[in-house]
Amino acid sequence: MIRTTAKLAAALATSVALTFAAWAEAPESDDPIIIVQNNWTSQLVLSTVVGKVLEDMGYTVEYAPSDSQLQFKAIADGDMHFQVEAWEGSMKSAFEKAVAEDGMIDAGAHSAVTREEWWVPGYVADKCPGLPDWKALDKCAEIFATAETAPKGRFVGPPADWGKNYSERVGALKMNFQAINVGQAATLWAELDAAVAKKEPIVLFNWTPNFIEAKHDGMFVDFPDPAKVAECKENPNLCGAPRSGWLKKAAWSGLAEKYPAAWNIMQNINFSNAQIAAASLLVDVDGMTTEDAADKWIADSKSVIESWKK
Ligand code: TMO
Repeated sequence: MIRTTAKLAAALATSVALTFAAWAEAPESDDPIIIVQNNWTSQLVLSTVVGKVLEDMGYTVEYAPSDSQLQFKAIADGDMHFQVEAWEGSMKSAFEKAVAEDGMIDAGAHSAVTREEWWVPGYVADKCPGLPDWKALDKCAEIFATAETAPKGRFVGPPADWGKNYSERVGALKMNFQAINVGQAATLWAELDAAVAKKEPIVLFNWTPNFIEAKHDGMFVDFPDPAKVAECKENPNLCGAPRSGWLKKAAWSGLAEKYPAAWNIMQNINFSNAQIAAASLLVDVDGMTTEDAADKWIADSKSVIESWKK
């Protein structure tokens, strides 16, 4: 009798140990986990951070570049597996459609609070009284004019694949501006640096968290607030982006079953504004490569990364 009980206890202990062992036995599959990469710095660095952490656990990781709007359908279909930065201001519609219609998984929100909006350096407020109100900006449109846009002001807009066409907002609000889109993020910062060096007026697309807040003083332009103005629901072009937007993770529905330990980490990943800004600063201010910045971010964030593994 005593023997049987001991045996039972031993068997129980073994099964409990096995349960924990299964957790520790990553990788559960050698098939690659495909991490999505976009074309702005924090996303590139932090997606590489996640890839390196997974590789460190034994997983095979591949990176796939994707368009910020088309990526969600690809994730839903399992062609790509994980996106670490989905921004409310520019991606909410595509994200929510992929969840509702295609079975993409909303893998949770970061604690970071985000904003993607027209932005001016601080000295512009002296030349354009009434900022950051958009109507004040519009009254000063002419000081932002270039040969290309005169007499209208130039708004330096984001690359087309970031899903925002500000010509539509300019039209809906009847603004005296013309949106001129850049091809890549680096051009935004080159335009900003050139204007700041000469203290010339500039209004451009920017976002937070980003390295900019550590480098330049400035402000977002306040357009009608979608949290408060009813018409924004019917016509978002009449309004700004959310002033306190979410930042979420997106995942393929098959991850939980195929790579349980990796999926646990993906759910736990939770970036703060400071952590995201730091990732972009390492590249855009300190001049590091994406790889080196990811290694530095990991070295500086040991306890953060341990907390993902719980
Ligand atoms: C998607 N972005 C953060 C560049 O606005």
